[in-house]
Amino acid sequence: MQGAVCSGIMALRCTTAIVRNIPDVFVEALRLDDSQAVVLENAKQQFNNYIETLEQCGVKVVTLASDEQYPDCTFVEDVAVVIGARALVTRPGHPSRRGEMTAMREALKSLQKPPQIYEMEDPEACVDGGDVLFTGREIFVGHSSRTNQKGIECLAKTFPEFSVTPFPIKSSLHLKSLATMCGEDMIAVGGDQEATETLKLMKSQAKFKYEYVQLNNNAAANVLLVNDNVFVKPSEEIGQHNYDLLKKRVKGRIIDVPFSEFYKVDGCLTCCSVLINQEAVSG
Ligand code: CIR
Repeated sequence: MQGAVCSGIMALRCTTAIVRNIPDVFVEALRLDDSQAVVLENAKQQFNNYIETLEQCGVKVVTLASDEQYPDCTFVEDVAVVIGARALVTRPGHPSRRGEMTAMREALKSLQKPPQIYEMEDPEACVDGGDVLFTGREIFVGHSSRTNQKGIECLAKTFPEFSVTPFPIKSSLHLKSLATMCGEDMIAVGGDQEATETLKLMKSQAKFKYEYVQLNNNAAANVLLVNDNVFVKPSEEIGQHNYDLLKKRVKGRIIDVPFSEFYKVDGCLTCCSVLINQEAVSG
């Protein structure tokens, strides 16, 4: 039902994913650390596997064409925040990424049941979707180098039925670089100092109660919840300890999804798709 407030795990369900093919200029994507070169062929292979895995989970995948003007265009999560029947098309924090939204806006409008689309009218407001962690009950948002106060206000205005709590993010790229949903009311959190401080803040500021799974590195904390499945990076990427801990604590079906090429340019499992529930939109 349009506008109906669905909460908890039901609010996190998805029927559809929008993804975007990798451009050849992906090797020039923005990155915090440029110590490791991206191997384009490997990235394409990992991306194809990511799409196939989404499809195996019963999700309909809509794939947008890549755009050689935008090295980071495959990171679609940053350009739209979709919750229930509403979609906020963002203004990404990095100037080189503005323009990626055009194809996303069109894709959202072309869905069988298009969500109601909201724009960020204030030209100074910025949000990267990677900073927006929707728990199913409330919104946590990273106040980061990509997401500013005006952007956070716009997010709160777009989704007024959910409380919006900001967390300062200084050394990581996004909030979801260090915390993601890994099940019903269950949040995976990374292990560095910023992740540990964020965990402390989350525990004290969350409006609802969650279980937290703290891992010993941030790479391990970015998992992707797809209905009853949880995509995790394989043990070679996140370490055996983290892999075993996720296996032990997570209730959904764990699926290994290699993502090392994306991680070199700060991409995480959540970043390559916008998950949408077409059943939440009246048609
Ligand atoms: C960037 O710096 O914008 C990209 N190289 C990585 C974006 C990753 N986005 C995400 O995890 N949501």
